[in-house]
Formats: sequence, structure tokens, C-alpha cells
Amino acid sequence: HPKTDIEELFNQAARFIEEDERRISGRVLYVEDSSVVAHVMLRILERLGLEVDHFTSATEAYEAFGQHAYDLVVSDILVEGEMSGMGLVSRIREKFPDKARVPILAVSGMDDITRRMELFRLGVNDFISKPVVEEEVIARVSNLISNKQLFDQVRAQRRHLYELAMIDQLTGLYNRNSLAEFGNKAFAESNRHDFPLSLILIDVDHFKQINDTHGHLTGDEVLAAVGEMLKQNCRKEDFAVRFGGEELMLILPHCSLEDAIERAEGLRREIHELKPSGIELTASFGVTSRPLGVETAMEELFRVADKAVYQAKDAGRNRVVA
Ligand code: GH3
Ligand code: MG
Ligand code: MG
Ligand code: MG
Repeated sequence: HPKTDIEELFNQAARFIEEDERRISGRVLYVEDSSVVAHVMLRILERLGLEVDHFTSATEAYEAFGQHAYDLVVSDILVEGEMSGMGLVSRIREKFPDKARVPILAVSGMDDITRRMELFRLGVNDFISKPVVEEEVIARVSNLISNKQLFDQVRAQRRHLYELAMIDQLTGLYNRNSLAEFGNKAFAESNRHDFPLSLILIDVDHFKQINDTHGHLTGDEVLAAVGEMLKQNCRKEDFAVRFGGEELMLILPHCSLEDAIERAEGLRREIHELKPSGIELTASFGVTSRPLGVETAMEELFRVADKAVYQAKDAGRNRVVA
């Protein structure tokens, strides 16, 4: 009958749309040793649009967990083999205590309250009992994955905002804002534990002339190249800041004055050899160190280094003054 055909077609279309709206993207680590249960579950998860890595052993699943980024772990609780589902859950939680970051959905045939409480204590986010019901799987899986993805987005945004606030976008060095946080902290620690701390101020020579001769954009490229070179020359504990336009600063914890002078000399040579965009480039350096046994604020040391830079300029630039 033509009318029922059309009705049937409409119903089919409505089902497709409904299914499509439920589709979510993500990668799931799935552990289940019963092929019957796995068959049902895989069909549900894959129809949701998820990429599923299915394992029948928890040991193999744990190995895969270390190798890929998963949006959700779905684990049977009783799995044959040396590691149980419980073991898998506690191993994962040991590494990732944050439930929003690595959500775990437990699936078990024994759903008495004691068992469920034990699972929650172990760190699962949610629980489904067998035999699984499609609507319930969809609801719980969707919730967990969308929470996790939202959490990832928030983290990425926070990281991005932090970078915008703390990192100079042209040179990739820390900006002046970050001095209050990192600079003062480095000084406070050096004062408290009385370990050496040195400061190198760098001012690019005749930079105005570079801008005037080659244009502001080339000037920017030159600064970016100097920034990159400084980053390459930093140790883990060093702190390189773009202090002003073409003024850069290195805070060097655990670095004596002698070592700082040596490092400044090295940087002076590197800048001279850099020739970014083919441009001959030099810089003047002022180096100071916190006198051991004397509490010193960052500003005090900065003033001393600043004077040293002026002396380096006066003496003909392209040199280090301590
Ligand atoms: P000196 O050797 O005495 O340090 O001379 P100088 O020309 O380097 O010093 P001055 O302070 O007179 O000029 C600094 C110049 O740096 C002026 C300014 O236009 C330029 N500058 C500051 N920030 C930037 C930037 O982000 N990009 C570019 N292209 N130029 C900048
Ligand atoms: Mg099992
Ligand atoms: Mg300057
Ligand atoms: Mg300058």
C-alpha cells in the first residue's frame, strides 16, 4: 500500500535524524571478556559514532590505555586473566585521580549495593548492570563523554588565556606581567635559602636604526629571532623576560656572578653571529648578582643591571658590563 510505504519512509527518516542527533565523537577503551555482551555493547557504542578499542584482557587494555588518549574507559568488572576489571580501574585511578579527565564506566553482572560502593570507592564515575539496556548505555556514556570533553575544552582555554596573559606573543618569552609572579618568587627563594641568583639585562643596540632602515616588520622578525635564541639558551630554572620593546632580561637562579658573566658573553657572541634576516646585530649587557647573605629585592638588582647596560652603551655597545 503506497500510503504505508510513505509513512514507513517518514518514520525511518525520523529515526535516522534522531540517531544522528545522538551521535558523539570520541574514543573509547572497552574491556569485556564475554563475546555476547561485547557484541551488544559494541553495536550501541559504534552506532553512537564512537571509535571503540575492545579488549578481552585487562592487561592488554591497560597497555593500550598508556598508548592512546581515550575519552572514556568502559570496563567489565569480572574479567578473566591476571588483572581484573577492578585492578584496571585502580591502576588507571592511581595515574589519573581526576575523574573528569579520565572517566570510567563500570559494567557488572553483580549489582548489589556493597559491590557498587566498592566500585565508587575505587574511582569509577558511573555504573551499569548487565544485561545492559541500550537507552541507559547511551545516556550514561553520553554524559561522561560530554563532561570529559567540556573539561578538556576548559583546560585548553585556561592554558591559552594563561599564555596570552604571561607570554609575549612576538618573542615567545615571558612578558612583564609574569615578572611579578615568577621573578619575585625566584628572588624570595634565593633570599630565603641564600643561594646565588644573577640577573642579565640585554638591550639591543641601535634598534631604532634597524626599524628605520629595514622597516618595523623586519624589526619584529629580528626581535623574534633574538627571543628564540634566548629560549634555546635557557636552562629549566632560568626565566627569560621581554622587559620592554628591545629590552630583555634573564633571571638565573643558582647562577654565580662569574657564571652569569660567562653566559652573557656567550649570548653576546650568539647575537652577533645571529644575523637575523641578514642584518648585523649586536646588544649590550648588564650583569649583576644578589650578594650572598644580603636580602635583595628584584628592583634593587634591576637598577644595578640597568646602570651596567648604560655603561656598556657608553663604552661602545656590543659588550658585557658587570
Ligand atoms: P641603543 O643602542 O642606545 O639601545 O639604541 P636603540 O635604538 O636600540 O634604543 P631606543 O630606545 O632609542 O630605541 C628602541 C626602539 O625599539 C624604538 C622602538 O620603536 C623600537 N621597538 C620597541 N618595541 C618594538 C617592537 O615590538 N617591534 C619593533 N619593530 N620595534 C620596536
Ligand atoms: Mg566478564
Ligand atoms: Mg632600549
Ligand atoms: Mg636599544
